Amino acid sequence: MSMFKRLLLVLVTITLTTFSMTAVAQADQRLAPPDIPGANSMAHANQLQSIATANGGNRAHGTSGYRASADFIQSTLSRAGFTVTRQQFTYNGALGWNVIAEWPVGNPNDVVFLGAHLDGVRAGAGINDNGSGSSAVLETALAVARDNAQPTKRLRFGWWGAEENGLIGSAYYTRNLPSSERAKIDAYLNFDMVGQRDTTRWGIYVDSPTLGATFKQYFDSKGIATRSIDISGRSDHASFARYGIPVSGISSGSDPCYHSRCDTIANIGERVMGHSTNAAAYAAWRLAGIP
Ligand code: DPN
Ligand code: ZN
Repeated sequence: MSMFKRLLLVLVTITLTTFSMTAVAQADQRLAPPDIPGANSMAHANQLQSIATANGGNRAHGTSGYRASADFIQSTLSRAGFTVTRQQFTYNGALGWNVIAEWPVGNPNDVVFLGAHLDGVRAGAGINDNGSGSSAVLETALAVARDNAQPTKRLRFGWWGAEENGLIGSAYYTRNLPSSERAKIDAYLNFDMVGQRDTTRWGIYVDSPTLGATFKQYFDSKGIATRSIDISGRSDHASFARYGIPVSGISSGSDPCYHSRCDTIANIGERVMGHSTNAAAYAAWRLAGIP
């Protein structure tokens, strides 16, 4: 081999090695779910607090505060590039809405669904219950868009109306979904009360042990304690479980301001919101197979 050919071979080898090492590094990076600052979800919760304050302190079904909350979720997702569906229903003589957004990548026959109720009770702004879950799910959806994530499965996100009146919005959604569409939902994950500021131990719904284990992996990796909880029919996962869809969810647990006037932005904290949001994102990344 000539000196020139030998030099060329060495150069080609170095170049190829560098390329493949870069590819491995990039693949590894993309395997990791994002590390989302708690401040991102706090910013959304602050918006919901402002909406309550501007609407008589309230975001309950049938109030202007609920309509404004749905507008906020819808416009934020639209700006991020989601095609958003606003599903209208009537309950107790008042209009209500579910907001649904789907990330248009991945197998449409395998849907991984994350959801939270967007309404509050009449007493107070409803920030832990459930501006917190609404914000965590919103931020997870925005993270998917920011990363231009390429999941194997479909990711769908839902914000439910009139949960506090008896799971009205989520029940309306699942009831009106053709059974062939219901059959495509592989998992539904619920986020209700995930921000209470003093939380040190998260509750994981035990309904599906496999799904619950995914949440536990996140908390274990952060050295955070968890416990199994069974809230049976008390939140929107029940509207999915009713049709045999595997469900799980997380909750930050005990809350002295539950359903009362002090459930304001002061009731939730950035640390707790950060972990709840990253637990949601971890589950979304793992279950939808984002490479
Ligand atoms: N957040 C409660 C409600 O919407 O009324 C339900 C709930 C109870 C959720 C306990 C989580 C844990
Ligand atoms: Zn709730």
